[in-house]
Amino acid sequence: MKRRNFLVAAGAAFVAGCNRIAETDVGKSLLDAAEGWHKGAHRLLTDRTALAPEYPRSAISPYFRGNGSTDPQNGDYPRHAEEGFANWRLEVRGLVENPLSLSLENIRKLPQRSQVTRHDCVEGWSAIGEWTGPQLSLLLNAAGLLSQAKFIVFRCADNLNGQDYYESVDLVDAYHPQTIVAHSLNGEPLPIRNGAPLRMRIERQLGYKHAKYLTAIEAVASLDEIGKGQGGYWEDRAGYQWYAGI
Ligand SMILES: Nc1nc2c(c(=O)[nH]1)N[C@H]1C(S)=C(S)[C@@H](COP(=O)(O)O)O[C@H]1N2
Ligand SMILES: [Mo]
Repeated sequence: MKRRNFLVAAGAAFVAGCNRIAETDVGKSLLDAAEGWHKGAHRLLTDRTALAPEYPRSAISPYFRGNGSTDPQNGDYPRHAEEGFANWRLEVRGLVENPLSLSLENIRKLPQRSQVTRHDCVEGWSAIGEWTGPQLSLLLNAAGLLSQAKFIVFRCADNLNGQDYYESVDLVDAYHPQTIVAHSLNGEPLPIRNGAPLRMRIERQLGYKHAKYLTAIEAVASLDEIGKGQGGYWEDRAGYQWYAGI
């Protein structure tokens, strides 16, 4: 009974919050995304907005291994690496009012979040690291998400086995407080191995969702026309689940 009351109260609080945010385009999109939950899935709702565990700095892994691309050699990436990423830009585009093109300095000057989290790769390894960067929600709000936007696509610089790496999430994960555009690992600029100069951290999702070598953040209405239509590199290639929530 107690648990049920809690869920009802939590649901009511969520709906009250929704009425306030519904006045904005972003809020409307979030509400659309959340619509399905109200059809009986309170448990799913509370689970999806919960925080992933955070750890003390003492738990940080001495070495954060790299996986997949660890030293991209295609396109402009080697030149950017040689320049110390001084001319790297991150675009925010697609279904937004004001497309953005941000330098690393722009990104470091925004309000920052640091979080010590555990990364879980489906291949059977985990590592704990401290990630720092602005919340994705900040960038999306600055760009002004249009109400047709339903998914956020992450474009990457690396081409792996002949395909450009990319990933995508829905707006619930995009606006999750622990979803950040990370420029630092353990207080240092990201090593190339771990996605320099920018990578996503989406802490409620498995490792392959955390796009490295980030070049653009794209708001879209559908994933059908992106890549092979399954929402990500591994989803297209090997049938990995698009929703890889943990
Ligand atoms: N651009 C890009 N992002 C990527 C990958 C990749 O190969 N290219 N590999 C994914 C996988 S499977 C995992 S487990 C993590 C690995 O991150 P790490 O190299 O920092 O350990 O990045 C993910 N993001
Ligand atoms: Mo992975």
